[in-house]
Amino acid sequence: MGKQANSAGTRFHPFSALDYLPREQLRVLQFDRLKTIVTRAYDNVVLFRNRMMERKLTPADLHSLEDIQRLPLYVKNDLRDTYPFGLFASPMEEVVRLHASSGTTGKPIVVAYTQQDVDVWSSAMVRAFASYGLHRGDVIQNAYGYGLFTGGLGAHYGAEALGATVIPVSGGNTDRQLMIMRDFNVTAICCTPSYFLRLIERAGEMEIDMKSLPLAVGVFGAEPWTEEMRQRIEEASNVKAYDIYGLSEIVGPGVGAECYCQQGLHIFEDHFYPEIVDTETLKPVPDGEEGELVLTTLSKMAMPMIRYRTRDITAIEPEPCACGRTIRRIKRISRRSDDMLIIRGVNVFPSQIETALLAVEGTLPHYQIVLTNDGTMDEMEVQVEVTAEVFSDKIRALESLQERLANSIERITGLRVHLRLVQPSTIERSEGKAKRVLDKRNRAK
Ligand code: DLL
Repeated sequence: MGKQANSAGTRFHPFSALDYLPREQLRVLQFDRLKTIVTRAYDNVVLFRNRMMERKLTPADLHSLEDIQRLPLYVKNDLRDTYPFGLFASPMEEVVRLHASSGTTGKPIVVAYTQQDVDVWSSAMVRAFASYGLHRGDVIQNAYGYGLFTGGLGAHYGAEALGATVIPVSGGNTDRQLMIMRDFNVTAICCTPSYFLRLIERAGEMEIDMKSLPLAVGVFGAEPWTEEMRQRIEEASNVKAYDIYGLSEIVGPGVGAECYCQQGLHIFEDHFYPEIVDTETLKPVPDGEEGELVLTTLSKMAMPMIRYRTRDITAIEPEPCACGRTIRRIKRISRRSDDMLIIRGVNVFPSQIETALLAVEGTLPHYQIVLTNDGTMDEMEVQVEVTAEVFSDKIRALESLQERLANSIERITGLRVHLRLVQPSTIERSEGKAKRVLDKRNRAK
């Protein structure tokens, strides 16, 4: 396939034919892959086989794609309970990469990839980049964090496979980001949308005119953002702001991506099979209706995820997209059905904060997480009650405790938060569930 052009005449990387398969052909491919992956998990993953056996099911009971609804669901705690390697379907000799993400308590969840898995992941990222109009010759500044987080390496390998020039700057160091953006003629940036707002703000302070830069495309994801935020970004820069979705349990970034229509995210359905279910009944909801996204990895070898409850709330867009892709779209993800918070792109569960606080002596199990937003970045303050003896201690002792608590939280969540020690009985008690999170965020509009 040669270069193609959209209506604006922009050059495009050759599109993948997989984005345009006739639906019936795609369904045949999906069913074929489903049978293979279910067999693989059944043969190699004890937890999955036991759950199938409880339901008196074997892979041979799959007669059509719809039969996927009979299969057991995975939840995040399954990854915690089998920590670290219990859900792997490949021997370690075939695993070429491990990543990790926040679990609900102190331990992270671990995910694994074979070389084939990494290649599939890169190919999904190539399809995402191509749908944003990026191609060879683009200079992509990758400001997603490199490391255990999937954002950095996922976008990196995808950008290289696209044939673009990738700058692996990773997250943080805002002034250096802006210097690189300007001096290296960067045409696209990958980062969280909230961090890009911070870059815009800082550029203003440094008297860098974002609109005069060649930067034209933003690849924004890893946290919920709004249409208003998109408008604000696009008005303040010449960037076309695209949404990218993904999660470590499935692969990382590149599960779904917007196209130039910016009307929902196409899911790369030949690899990631989406269902939307009612959060209570777990039964499928009709297209167009909101529910929880459940994803199945149709080709993941090292760690197949079958019917994984993402906790992300969205809906399938019922209409075909004007771009001509046949793979279905989901609406942008606005919220989750659990208590996971995403602060500056880092996933945090209130239960992790509790684990971190209680690991340090002198604190009481009364705490509150206060979320604020200065218009761009979300901030978290943790208020924790300390014993009367500790509170009457010298300032230095209090400061040292504060430091130890902040360190403990950072060790467990990877996030540096503001910490405030308060006297016993100052945090409001509730009669029912404790209100652990006070959300005072004024979402960027
Ligand atoms: O955030 C992977 C990623 C990296 C996606 C870079 C996009 C770009 P996790 O750290 O496992 O993986 O967090 C996954 O983040 O279940 C959603 O709740 C949220 N999330 C990810 N992308 C979006 C998005 C990466 N575009 C969790 N919109 C997911 C809203 C998002 N929420």
